[in-house]
Amino acid sequence: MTRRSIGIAVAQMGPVHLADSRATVVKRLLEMMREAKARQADMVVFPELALTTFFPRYWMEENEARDKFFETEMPNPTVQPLFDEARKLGIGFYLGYAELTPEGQAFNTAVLVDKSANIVGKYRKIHLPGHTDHLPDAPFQHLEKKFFSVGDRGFGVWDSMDVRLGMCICNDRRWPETYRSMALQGAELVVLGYNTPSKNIHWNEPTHLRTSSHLLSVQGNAYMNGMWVAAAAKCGSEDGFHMIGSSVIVAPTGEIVARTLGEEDEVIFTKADLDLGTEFRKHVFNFEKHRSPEHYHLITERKGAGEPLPQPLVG
Ligand code: ING
Repeated sequence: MTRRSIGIAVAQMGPVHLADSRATVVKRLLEMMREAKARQADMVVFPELALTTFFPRYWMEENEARDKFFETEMPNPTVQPLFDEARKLGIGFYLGYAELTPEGQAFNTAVLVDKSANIVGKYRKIHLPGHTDHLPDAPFQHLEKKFFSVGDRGFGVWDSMDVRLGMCICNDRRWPETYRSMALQGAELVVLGYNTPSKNIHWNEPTHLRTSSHLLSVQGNAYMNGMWVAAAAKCGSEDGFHMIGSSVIVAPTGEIVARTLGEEDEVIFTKADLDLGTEFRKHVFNFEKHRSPEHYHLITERKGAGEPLPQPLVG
């Protein structure tokens, strides 16, 4: 029996500086889309906020951010070449960008585009890290809670390009609820982009932990949900502010099957065996057979940690 597979490419981006125009960024994305297609990819994953520098690192008023870094339409004339090339090549893609809706709502968004360049799915980031106030003594800000609203579409899953896949964005990948919500909808693959600063502005976290916690998050959750995970970094030093690379494609075994080596534009690829995940979801992570949701209620009832539940006396 031929096994089901999908060619997944991850297109890691090197730095996007404040001075870089969206047009020059799109040219880089086009280059990597062509390389992904040349390597037989069915889809290519671009990073979070791929069109601009990671602007939540800068203190500014919302209106300035919206004027400079948000898209009011998708596609729009600047990114249209990406959609045209995708249709011409017959390749799908995930693209992260800052979305400003006609109603004036701001989201950290990603779209799923199929091989005919139709937008088949949209995800708005739910786990927004950082702070809203200005931290003048910090080496940089992390103002996602200021510039974006929490996503209002939940964790969606779509059947497209012969795979059932979901999307998330950056910090979402650190929360198990993200993947479980999609795995419970049958997702075989989760694709995501990220911008992860090497330095922690809150405490003197050793730099290497940024990479190890990133890998732990995607590898552990891929395994625990029997799914493939493909994660695309925007990385390197953007105007002097460094972000980690280590873009990866992770198998349902939790193993890294492809990983970038540098911190510039770089494409990695794997022909993902989708039946591999089926084995894990049939046996060790057979949700229907092994899960006990009646004992999981705290996960949706509580936002923060609280007091221990009363326990029966030891009988
Ligand atoms: N960036 C970082 C991320 O989750 C972060 C922020 C890093 C939060 C490390 C906590 C720990 O990778 C974004 N954009 O979410």
